[in-house]
Amino acid sequence: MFGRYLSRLRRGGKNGGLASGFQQERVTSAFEVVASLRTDPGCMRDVNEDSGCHVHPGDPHLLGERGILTVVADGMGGHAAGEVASRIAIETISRSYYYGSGEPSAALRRAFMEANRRICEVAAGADNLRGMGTTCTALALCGERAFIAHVGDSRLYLLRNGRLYLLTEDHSIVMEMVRRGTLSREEARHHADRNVITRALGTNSNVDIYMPASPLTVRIGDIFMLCSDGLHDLVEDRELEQILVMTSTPYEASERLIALARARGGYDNITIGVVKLRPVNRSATERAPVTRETEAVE
Ligand SMILES: [Mn+2]
Repeated sequence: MFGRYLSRLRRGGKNGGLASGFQQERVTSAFEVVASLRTDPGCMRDVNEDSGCHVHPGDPHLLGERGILTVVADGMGGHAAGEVASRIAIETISRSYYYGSGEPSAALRRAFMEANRRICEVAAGADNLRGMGTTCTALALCGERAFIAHVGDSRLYLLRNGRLYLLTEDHSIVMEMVRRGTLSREEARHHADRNVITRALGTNSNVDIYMPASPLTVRIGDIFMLCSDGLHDLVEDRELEQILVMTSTPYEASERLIALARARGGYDNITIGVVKLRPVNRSATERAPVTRETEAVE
């Protein structure tokens, strides 16, 4: 089955072949992937230390082997250093993932490890960057399989059949306390240390990367959402669910979510990636098998 390129509605790429802040559509016989990746500095900060990318290769071979990659990273460490760390993460990961060999899961793990090494190296080479690091959450959609890799407190959610599922666990001090039973989830939401993370890329030569043992099998209608804590700190899961259900496009969803986080103070940078698997023809293909994309024509 051949994918057919539809339209590129919005694009603000400033990252060579990678794009950030855009929406695009592509069609297979079974479903089309519609995505929106947006990052907003918020209301209080001059610098945006978040980075994000959505890569949908035009090369049919690359698309077949590696699929579509979405990454969100939230950098930290001194003035503007976080910006450097998160940018290195998304650039290194997208390059390494697409041009590395092996299965997607192995390639994604190696890409995270390479980003970790690279950030450590750059941090060691410049005084003003020492100690920088970044969270990183990635989703690779290869045909019907979704591969996930995650470090830190950015999140990946899945909306399926109108219900929202959190697919990642925050690597944070408060989540450790929740796990040990010393803090409730509601208390964690308001805890003073809720932004203190226990794992990051670039702060240690060894990093424990969370990856599920096997990929998730996607369904038509699934909506994935990746976000930095600038969103999930201010907007509760039930509200995320409501907005993802109510809105008709990823672009509209991310606009609404950013507006809501900003209306509530927007004290942190906000990055949102929404990736939707939409049936091409809802009545005819609702039960059609998911088809692997093998070619795209620009
Ligand atoms: Mn943040």
